[in-house]
Amino acid sequence: MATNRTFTMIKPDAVRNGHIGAILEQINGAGFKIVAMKYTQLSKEKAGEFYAVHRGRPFYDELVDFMSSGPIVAAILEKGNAVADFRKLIGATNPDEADAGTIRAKYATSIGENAVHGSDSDENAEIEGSFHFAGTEVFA
Ligand code: IDP
Ligand code: MG
Repeated sequence: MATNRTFTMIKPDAVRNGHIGAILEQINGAGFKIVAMKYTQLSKEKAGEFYAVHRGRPFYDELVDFMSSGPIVAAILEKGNAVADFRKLIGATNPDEADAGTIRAKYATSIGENAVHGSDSDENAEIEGSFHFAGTEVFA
């Protein structure tokens, strides 16, 4: 059964480029409620752990360096059909292939520095949310 939560990060490129406010506005405007949020920076170790599923891929080291290169905004979002609807809102991994108006089409600069993360399944949304937030930091 589909749950109603997903996990996102506004990545270091979008933070550096001043897009936190616009991205949060688009997320809220699409009907997602923020139930947990923090402004933080991942260590290389934490970034490597978060993206462990990609270990061994050619872009893994670059991804870990990038994701630990500056602050991020991490958040848990709530909405019916959250995972699929949020993937639709952010667009394809490669911004050149992302539909017009999606967050990545508007704010990503490359396939690596692509502005936002979005969970790809209900199971991963739960795992990723718990990776960043304690139960006491989530407000339903
Ligand atoms: P997703 O974020 O759209 O789910 P994934 O395939 O899960 O895409 O890849 C995780 C992240 O790794 C991407 O968001 C992007 O930052 C980075 N990445 C994926 N493919 C490449 C690549 O070919 N070159 C550089 N970075 C990549
Ligand atoms: Mg992914």
